[in-house]
Amino acid sequence: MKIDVLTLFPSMFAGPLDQSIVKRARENGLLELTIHNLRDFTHDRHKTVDDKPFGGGPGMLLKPAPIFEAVESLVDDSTRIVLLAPTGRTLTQAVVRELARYPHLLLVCGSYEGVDERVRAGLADDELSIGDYVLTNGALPAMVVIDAVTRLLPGALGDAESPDEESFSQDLLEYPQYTRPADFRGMKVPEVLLSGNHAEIAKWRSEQSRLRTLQRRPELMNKNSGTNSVPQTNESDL
Ligand code: 4H3
Repeated sequence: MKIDVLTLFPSMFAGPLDQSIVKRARENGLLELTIHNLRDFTHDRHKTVDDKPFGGGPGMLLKPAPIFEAVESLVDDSTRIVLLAPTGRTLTQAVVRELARYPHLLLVCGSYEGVDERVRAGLADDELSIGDYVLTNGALPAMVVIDAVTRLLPGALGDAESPDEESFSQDLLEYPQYTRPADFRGMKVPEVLLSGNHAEIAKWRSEQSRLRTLQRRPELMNKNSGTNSVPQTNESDL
């Protein structure tokens, strides 16, 4: 997978993407990541990327021309152009799975008060938000997308790091997990996990997943109603 990022703050990307699983994916060639400075696509002496909004109002907007020029120089037929902004559809694990199937993502980070609407209407294929809050620019959301997508690329996780059993993989929260010691300061590991009975352990984990989701994130329950892909859960079952 190739990911290009267009940002006014390229140096923000040093660090988070040079560690751990993303670092390894880049080294292995699973992820080919390039960060581009939007200012490199200006032509005036001051490298102007922003301007005042028509109709008045506070702050500055990203001008369309540098973004269009940058995107046009970076795309090919397979590119998915994604704008990161609070007005986008919310990033979920289902959206991450969708993104991970594209061969090339081009992430466009907003800055200042936002971007000229023609970037949305005439350029972006999709617009994503990482949640209902406003950040100073789209660099952190872009890094969140890159991190979440990278760990789904085939071969990015080791055998011990499977994405199949974690929270959201079945659209439920993860069950509680324990490591040694079996008794830590009087807090004991549930007996079933020490039993060696794998069928009982699987059943306990599934119940815990459903119970935890029902208690903490009830809106995630029965999301698959009608598709028959997940058994229905009622509180009385648990
Ligand atoms: C994305 C971008 C939050 C998110 C962002 C998010 C600055 C976009 C400006 C930049 C606009 C504010 N904040 N929730 N900030 O994913 O260009 O609207």
